[in-house]
Amino acid sequence: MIPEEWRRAEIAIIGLGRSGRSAAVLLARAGARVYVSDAGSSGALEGAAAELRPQGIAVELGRHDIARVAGASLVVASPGVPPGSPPLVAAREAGVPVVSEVEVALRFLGTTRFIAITGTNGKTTTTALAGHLLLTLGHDAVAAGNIGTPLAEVALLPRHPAWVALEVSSFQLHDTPGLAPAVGVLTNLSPDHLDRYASVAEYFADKALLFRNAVSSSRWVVNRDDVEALRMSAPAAGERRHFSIAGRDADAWYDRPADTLVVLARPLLPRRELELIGDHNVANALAATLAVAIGDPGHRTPESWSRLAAGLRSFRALPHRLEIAGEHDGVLWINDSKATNVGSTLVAVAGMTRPTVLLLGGRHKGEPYTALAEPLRRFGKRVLAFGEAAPLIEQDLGGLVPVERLGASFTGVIDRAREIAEPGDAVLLSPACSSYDMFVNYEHRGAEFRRLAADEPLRRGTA
Ligand code: UMA
Ligand code: ADP
Repeated sequence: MIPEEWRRAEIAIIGLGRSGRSAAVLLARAGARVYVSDAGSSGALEGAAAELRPQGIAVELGRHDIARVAGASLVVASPGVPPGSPPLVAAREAGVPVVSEVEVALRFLGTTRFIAITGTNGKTTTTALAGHLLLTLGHDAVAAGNIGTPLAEVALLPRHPAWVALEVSSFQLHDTPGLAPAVGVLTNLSPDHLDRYASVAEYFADKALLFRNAVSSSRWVVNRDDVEALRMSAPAAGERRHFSIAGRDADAWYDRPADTLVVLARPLLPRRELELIGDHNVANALAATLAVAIGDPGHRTPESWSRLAAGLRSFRALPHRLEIAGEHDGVLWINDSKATNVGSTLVAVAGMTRPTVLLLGGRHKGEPYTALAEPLRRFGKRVLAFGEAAPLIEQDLGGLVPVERLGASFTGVIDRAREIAEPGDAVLLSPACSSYDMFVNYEHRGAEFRRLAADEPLRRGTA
């Protein structure tokens, strides 16, 4: 399973999050000596360490032993650990190969076929859709990777699935030289993660690694409406298929007048039967269906075709992605907490059909907010800027649209939204920022939004 050179010395895993934990167990079970270290030392990490130590895995919390890492046969980097962090710099200087947890897992999943999905936005939705469609076709399939279940966890299953819909982030692509999917999908490209990358070009360069093992038998699904995605995929060897919501010159497209999704020249499903808000979700559905359809000739039989349509019909929106949190006193509260970059907030604002109070803010990720001014002119009633990014948001959008700068109390933000919103309006949490200045993660932020929006006493002002 694992190359002999990995057994030459200890394998060092950097980070004891979900990826680090499952990679450690996988490698230890394969007979490797494993050392995991994490800069943190929280109770949760102590708990994880207590589970791993009895399995013969060495765990160190609160620091990385740089000398030990530099002496390893292999270093497995968690995706959240930047390449410039001291243990990874030390590994590279010592000539120790650095790989991702995905790369390790791929070595164990020799017979599984992959639909690998990347892009700036829509990865998780497209991955969930592809996984759901593969299941609807009757396959033993799972969705894994950046979506939440580390691929190493899949490799630990007693029986490996026939198919995996694999979401790969730019961080994961950086260290996964062995990725050679049956089908690779590029959803779209726009600036993101500028808190980690020195430039947009550097971020795009990691995304381009999806195509690193392209050969003539490779298959790719690319967004025809995205110039950057077309440019990036153009040099890759293999068969390229396109999806589009803007025109009909594509292998999967949206016939707006007929209100129908068309895939490989066949009408597949009326748009109204897809229970997802927004045109961007039509794009995600077209991308996922096209990827599954070209993944195997058996997926294109008449029987498979009706199953694919049924799969799209039964798919439901994922939490925190333009999720309706409730309608209270005539105001629609929409939770789009997963919108952590300007591109995703743009599609949310563009899709609004009511006067909207937009909750924007959190930890700034490096992109300007100015692109939001234009779509906000249509239905943007007020922008409530909060968290660390509030001054920058005010600087970028103030004077262009009504902006009110608030602090870091989320209850205060919700109270203010409630004061401003009138029956018939929407309150949209689509923050275009990460959540880490005020919350554990985006799920926590979305859950707080849902809870506060629905809170009866707060609504009546009696709390
Ligand atoms: N750590 C160190 N040293 C450092 C930096 C971090 O020890 O220098 C430690 C932290 O203390 C922490 C651990 O590393 O304990 C966390 O590792 P991680 O951030 O890589 O998190 P995991 O739990 O392993 O989750 C990762 C992905 N996280 C990131 O990419 C940041 C998860 O994606 C993914 O679901 C999971 O692997 C399984 O594949 C999350 C994400 O936010 C959802 N992804 C980004 C996004 O979607 O925008 C890319
Ligand atoms: P990712 O995994 O790439 O972050 P998600 O499916 O989790 O993608 O969606 C993240 C955010 O982007 C959500 O706010 C969602 O509404 C928005 N979004 C989803 N699909 C697209 C798309 N195709 N284009 C732009 N934004 C999208």
